[in-house]
Amino acid sequence: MTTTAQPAASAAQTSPLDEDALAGLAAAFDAALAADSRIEPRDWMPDAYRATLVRQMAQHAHSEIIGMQPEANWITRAPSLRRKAILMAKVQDEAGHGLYLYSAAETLGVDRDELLDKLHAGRQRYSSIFNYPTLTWADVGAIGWLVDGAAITNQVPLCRCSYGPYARAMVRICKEESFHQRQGYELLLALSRGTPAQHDMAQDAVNRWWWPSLMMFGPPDDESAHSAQSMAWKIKRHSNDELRQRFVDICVPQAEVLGLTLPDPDLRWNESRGAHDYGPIDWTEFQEVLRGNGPCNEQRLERRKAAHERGAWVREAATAYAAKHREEEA
Ligand code: BYC
Repeated sequence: MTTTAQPAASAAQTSPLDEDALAGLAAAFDAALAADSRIEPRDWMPDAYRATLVRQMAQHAHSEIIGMQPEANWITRAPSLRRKAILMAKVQDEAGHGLYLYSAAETLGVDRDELLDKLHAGRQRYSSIFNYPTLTWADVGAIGWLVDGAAITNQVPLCRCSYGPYARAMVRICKEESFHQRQGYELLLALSRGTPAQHDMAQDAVNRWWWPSLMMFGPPDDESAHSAQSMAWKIKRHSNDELRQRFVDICVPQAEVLGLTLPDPDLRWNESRGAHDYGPIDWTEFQEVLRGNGPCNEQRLERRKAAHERGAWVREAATAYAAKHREEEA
């Protein structure tokens, strides 16, 4: 969209627009959505559109940062130098994803510190999936295959999100997630084809991560508070259930190649739907995790806050360095 109406970040501070001007801007916004063109930071946008993007992008950024913890748990115990190097690179990528997303969110006029404060105070969410423990090395494989696989299924359509900075951040993130998914798959394949004990460890990890991975897509469509509006705004391109179904259909043949079983006795191909039927998801567990009662909620948030406090000197040093260079340039 090219209609530059007012700086997105300061809509509330600009002089009030008269009704005709506002109607014109709203019409230009609607026309841009209808034409599938992008909304950019300086374009006019409804306050609720901005708030929805801040909510989703912040939650997404927080997920990337908190998502470093379960896998980092295994860096010191990776079974070979090769596996350690791969895992370190992956965890660093997640940090990078968080930074792209915080930067993209800042184009909406929010401050990164403000978002982090809200995360630390429990006023913004991060993905439910990161509140489960990584008990064995095979969990690193299951996270790569299932969690990154679910993330890609959810995030590829976000590359076509109507908000330009979010969509562009997602292009690069998806490329890296695709590598992450493949490393997890390869790791699980090696375990599955290894000793019987290694095979059992891989199966146990898949048993524990399968259902929480399906929950990553959010509540069922008829209970999803935001889906209808987000889809009308072309932030979300598909509903939670559509993406969940797509993920199940992708995973079934992959599990067969892996020689592992998905822990769902009701999982079977439905010829008439052209898709797999799957068993009921325990939404009570999902709601409990969202309420902060998952196995690791407390630990994840405490570690995040401690890391933030320990990193204060880095932020102060970087700020001082930037100020010094600004002075020199001036
Ligand atoms: N976990 O109306 P709904 C990654 C909340 S990181 C927690 O359907 P929406 C990776 C939802 O926020 C993966 N909360 O919401 C990183 C809402 O609550 P509020 C992260 C959830 O936004 C490291 C309420 O439930 N990916 O891939 O339309 C290593 C109602 O839901 C969850 C993203 O964030 C959940 N799973 O749809 C490896 C992708 N689901 O805010 C991998 C971007 C729902 O009203 N986000 N809730 O209090 C999205 O696509 C959407 O936000 C969702 C939810 C599909 C997640």
